Parts: sequence; structure tokens; C-alpha cells
Amino acid sequence: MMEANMKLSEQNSKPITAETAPLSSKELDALLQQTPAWSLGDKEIARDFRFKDFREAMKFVNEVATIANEQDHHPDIFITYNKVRVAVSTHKIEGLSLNDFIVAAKIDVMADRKRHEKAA
Ligand code: H2B
Repeated sequence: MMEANMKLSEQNSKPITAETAPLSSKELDALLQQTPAWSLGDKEIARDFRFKDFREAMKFVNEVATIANEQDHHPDIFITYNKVRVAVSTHKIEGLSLNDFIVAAKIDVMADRKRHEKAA
């Protein structure tokens, strides 16, 4: 069951087993509404980020890695100079779980924070 009243970014990823039921399409819709910058792909959600240069892209990637290690849930990360594509899926169920959306929401919060730091 989802913790419907708790912000995704404030939840923590939980261990998944092969028996974990895949998300229903209703659950998927609700979760995608909370992560509108992410697009639903074939059994994954993904978001593209763009930075000033490679250095900034790598700083971001390192923060994604920190989130991934803290959550024990690791996105695929594709780096092309100043562009980073982050794709999240749950290997054990070969599809999407709540963990993917929790990690996506935490990345959103981190990326927003970085943008505001820059603007300040
Ligand atoms: N990351 C992702 N994206 N999917 C997983 O199923 C997954 C993971 N499983 N990171 C984790 C690690 C699992 O292998 C460990 C043992 O918890």
C-alpha cells in the first residue's frame, strides 16, 4: 500500500522482492502526477537534465549517486558532456515500483535546490 498522505520525496525506498506486486495503472497515474518532469518509458521513468558544462553535470551525477546509495536504489545514468539522462526502474520486478518514484522525487528536490542556489 502507498503512503498516500506522505510526500514522495520524504518517503524512503523499501526492499523489493520478486513477489512485490507491480503498480496498478491507477497507482502509476497518481505517481506520475507527482513527478510530472519524468516520462514513462518502457518499464522505466526518465528525466533529462542539462547543465552549463561537464563539471556541473558531474556534480549533479554525484548527488544522484548519493541519493541512490542512501536509498539502495540505483538509477541508470547517461552522461553526454552537459546533459544527463536519469532512468529509474526496479530490476527485481523488471518494471516500476514505488521506489522508482521516491528516488525520482528526491532527485527533483535536489535539482530544484541546485537551481535556487545558482539563482541566489
Ligand atoms: N536499483 C534498482 N534500480 N533496482 C533494483 O531492483 C535494485 C537497485 N535493487 N539497487 C537493489 C540495489 C538490490 O540489489 C539490493 C540488494 O538491495
